[in-house]
Amino acid sequence: MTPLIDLRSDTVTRPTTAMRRAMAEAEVGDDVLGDDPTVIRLQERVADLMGKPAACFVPSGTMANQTAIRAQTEHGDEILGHEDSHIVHYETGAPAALAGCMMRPARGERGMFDADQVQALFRPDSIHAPRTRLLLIENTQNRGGGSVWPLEQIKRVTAKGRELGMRVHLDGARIWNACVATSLKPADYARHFDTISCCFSKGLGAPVGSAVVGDRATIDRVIRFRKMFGGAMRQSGVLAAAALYALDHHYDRLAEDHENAKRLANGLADVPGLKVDPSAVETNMVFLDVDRSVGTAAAVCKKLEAVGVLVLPNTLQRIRAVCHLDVSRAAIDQTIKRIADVLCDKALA
Ligand code: TLP
Repeated sequence: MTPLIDLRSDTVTRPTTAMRRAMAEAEVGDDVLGDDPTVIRLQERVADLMGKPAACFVPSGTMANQTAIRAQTEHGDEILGHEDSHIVHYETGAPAALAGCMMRPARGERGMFDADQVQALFRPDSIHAPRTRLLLIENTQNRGGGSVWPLEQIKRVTAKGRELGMRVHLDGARIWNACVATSLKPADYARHFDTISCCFSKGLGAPVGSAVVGDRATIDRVIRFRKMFGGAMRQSGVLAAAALYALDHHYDRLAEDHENAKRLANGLADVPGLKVDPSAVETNMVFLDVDRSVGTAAAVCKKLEAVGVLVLPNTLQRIRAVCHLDVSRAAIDQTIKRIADVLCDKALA
């Protein structure tokens, strides 16, 4: 049996033996009552990393984004963000369902936009219009290719949002990847935002957990909505311990995932039926455009599954492959070979 190579997401990583040990040994309390020492330690650590006064540990990136949105908006408000945002595509319509907000989509290459669009899409105060209340940036930008927003562009966009009276949220599920790719610190990005969500369960390899970071009053509202949305947990120190372990041991190694993603893209660049641009790979994601003559992305994913390569369709003709902790350089070389064989019709012939 061919060993399975799972590139569906960096969320598929399993906790290592050392991480499990840290979880088993974690000191815990009741976090709903505010006395889990390991959760408190994680929250302080993340707030400090981001240079903000407070943080709240939550079960998922979706809950981090949604509690941050709920805490900073009112029903009938509008959120200005890229049309390819995770919040638009993969959070089950939660801004509408949970916060009663509409999305105002911006457009642009690789999931980014500039200050002129913020100005153009912002709705001036009017009795007829929704309030354009919250500005959203995603970094790295998932559907944009795992792309990294240039800091100068973030400064321009957030300054424009602030000038127009908006709150500014960063979906930083993979902010660690952006930091490793640019050698910037989380606080270098965070200083331009009111709230930041970040995940420990993606490239960092923890099994569960995300955080929202911001000022004390906003995080107090986040804590309230975390309870309302069912995300307040009890002895969650066992999970926070995994996140702390991940920050200590798996942060710098994200560079290996970025190297592997480049290697994968370079190795697939000449495979017939695929279009892959290695220069577009900035972090741990690789996007493969499938030629219509070969079939749909979903059909190619099925064929790849038969040879032990798991990847996901991203659009009708586009596949996403994500490098992570559990995928070695040797596995990347295997992946290139298996994909090339399938596309050349050798593997399944
Ligand atoms: N993204 C997942 C899927 O939902 C697509 C993935 O495999 O990439 N923000 C961003 C930018 C994300 O990529 C994700 C997860 C989230 C938020 C949500 O995190 P979870 O899955 O913990 O709710």
